[in-house]
Amino acid sequence: MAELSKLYDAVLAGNAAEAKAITQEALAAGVEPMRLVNDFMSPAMGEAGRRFEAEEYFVPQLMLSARAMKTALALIRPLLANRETRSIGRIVLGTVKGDLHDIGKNIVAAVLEGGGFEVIDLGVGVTPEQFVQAIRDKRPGLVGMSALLTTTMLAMKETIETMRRAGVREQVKVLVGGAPVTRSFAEEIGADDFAGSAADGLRAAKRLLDIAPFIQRAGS
Ligand code: B1M
Repeated sequence: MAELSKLYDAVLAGNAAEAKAITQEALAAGVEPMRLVNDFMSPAMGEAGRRFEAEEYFVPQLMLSARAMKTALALIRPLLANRETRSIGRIVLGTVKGDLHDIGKNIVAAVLEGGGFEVIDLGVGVTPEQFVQAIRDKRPGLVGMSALLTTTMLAMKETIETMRRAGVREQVKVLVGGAPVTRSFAEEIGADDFAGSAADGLRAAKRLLDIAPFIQRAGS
């Protein structure tokens, strides 16, 4: 098996084929999937971000690194999904308006699914109105919002206000996350909770949905 540090190198270098091959090999050798994400891929994306800030990397390199991570993640996501048990709750998830970052949001989705939730992923650049429509159509117990930019985290506030005006805010719990988001920001905008990682997101969702007004069960 290739050294796992080569996965870090492949993501950082934006080499999708190499990242995929190492991931495949590691999974076949029984390496725990989230170890590949947490110990190698995410740190490589963090370093890509640092280089971008230092003007050593530019947008094309960031895009290549992101593509390499997404290619490798595509192998991992099905392994995290919990197909054995019935859904313990329905979650609508999306990256907020103006924001195209979806790697973290996709990991959160995979971990929530692995934890037994049904996840309706609205994708990226989700407007407040689209969140409201999804609450009406899908009746989730929880709405999860992700933002990676200090500018777009303000769309979380706008979304919660739009939910309030539409009269659907009290029907759901709201969980927010993403690199620039903090607990105090979550409190300030009237979210129910904040999560700093996918694992925290799963714990928060379970906690919040235990006390949510309704929880959708599969088949109900
Ligand atoms: Co962009 N980008 N980017 N980028 N990018 C950042 C975020 C940045 C910090 C880089 C930097 O300068 N160091 C910076 C933001 C600065 C700021 O706002 N203060 C930045 C910028 C400036 C930009 C552009 C404006 C660049 C430009 O065009 N000039 C542009 C904006 C585009 C837009 O969205 N409108 C842009 C574009 C891009 C790419 C398209 C090239 C690419 C995204 C590809 C994609 O996602 N499909 C990209 C990337 C890859 C990054 C970095 C390098 C990596 C992000 C990432 O995937 N991290 C990032 C730097 C960094 O974060 N260090 C950067 C790995 C991922 C696993 O972590 O997303 O934090 P993260 O998710 C974690 C937790 O945060 C948490 O769990 C996840 C898993 O543990 N979490 C949640 C996330 N959401 C959650 C929700 C929850 C719970 C937990 O509950 C609902």
